[in-house]
Amino acid sequence: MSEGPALSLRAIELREVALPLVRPFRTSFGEEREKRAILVRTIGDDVEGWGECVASEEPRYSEEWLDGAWTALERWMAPAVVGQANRPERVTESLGWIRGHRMAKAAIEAAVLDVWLRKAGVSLSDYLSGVRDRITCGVSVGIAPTVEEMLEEIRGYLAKGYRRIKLKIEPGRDLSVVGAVREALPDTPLSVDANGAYTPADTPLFEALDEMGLMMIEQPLDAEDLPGHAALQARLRTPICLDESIRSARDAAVAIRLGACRVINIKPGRVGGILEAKRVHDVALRSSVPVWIGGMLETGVGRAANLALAALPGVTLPGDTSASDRYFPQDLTEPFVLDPDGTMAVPSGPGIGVEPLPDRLEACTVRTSLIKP
Ligand code: NPG
Repeated sequence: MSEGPALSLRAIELREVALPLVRPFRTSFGEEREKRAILVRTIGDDVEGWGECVASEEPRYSEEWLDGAWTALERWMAPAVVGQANRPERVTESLGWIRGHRMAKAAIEAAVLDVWLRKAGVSLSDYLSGVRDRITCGVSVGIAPTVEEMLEEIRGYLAKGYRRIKLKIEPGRDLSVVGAVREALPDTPLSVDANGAYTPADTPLFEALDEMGLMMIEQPLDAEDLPGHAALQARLRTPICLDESIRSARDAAVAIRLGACRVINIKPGRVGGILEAKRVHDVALRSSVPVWIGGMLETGVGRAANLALAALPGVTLPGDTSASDRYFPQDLTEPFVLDPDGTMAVPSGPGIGVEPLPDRLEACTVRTSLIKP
């Protein structure tokens, strides 16, 4: 990734948007009924860029939350970046004094990267040295009241072509649900995601899941418990995949060295940016640890960047990079569509290759803030 010319921004606009979801999304830490996100719009002299912040309304997935990210972006991050000569590679570095707030940093870096690449006429995928123009997609299935409802939803996804089904589990809704789905769909590539809801005392449960032919067990234990994950992985044949535990390329290197995982889920928001996400990928690739690109119910803006990351050579497993209609009756951008073979095209236009549709954007906007030099 070489450094190009610096680009100066006339303004940065923050925009909170709210989009109805096609169905509520339930995980071990709660239910989302609508998607709220902060969009960062970088405004240059003759070109604009977009980034999406994936912080949820409440600090359950991580310590970040939407209003906190808004404040961090409005008060410190956007003022530090607007009017400056920006190179995308310097953005998170210049914000390094701000502790944490990775999702907010990732959003502003993404928007600077996008405007800068649009100006240069280069796609994000090419900039990152992506190696494929189509990527394979999986889908994450929220916790439903009954197994029948889950199976109906899953069968619908399989009919559309999705290549891997990820089941959300939580204490009390785990073995019996996964067992029933496995029995109904013996050959379907299946994984489970606990979002850290269990403790090492639940090892027997994971030993039972180990018999169900799963592709992976994602984030079984608390995000901070790398040694616990290493001890659990030593008892399981099924690979453990880490999500919440991996906040940087350094975390990835430590987790791999400890034997705490055999797969990594990469989310640019969680690790503080697209460029750090690439570094996580590089660390994993050097250790032959397969990775895939996760999802945070992004609108088309965040999804486009995730698809570009999914084009990297080490991304060898289907991601939570699902089509727009899995999430929204109407996306913010032109919809992303799944091919019947379970693949999706990586955007090839400059930058992230898509932008919000003006009418949709206006209809979904909850609040805006314009930051000038
Ligand atoms: O397809 O975008 C998607 C959702 C994938 O399951 C998914 N995301 O824990 O990985 C997760 C989960 C999530 C969603 C986490 C929203 C936090 C917020």
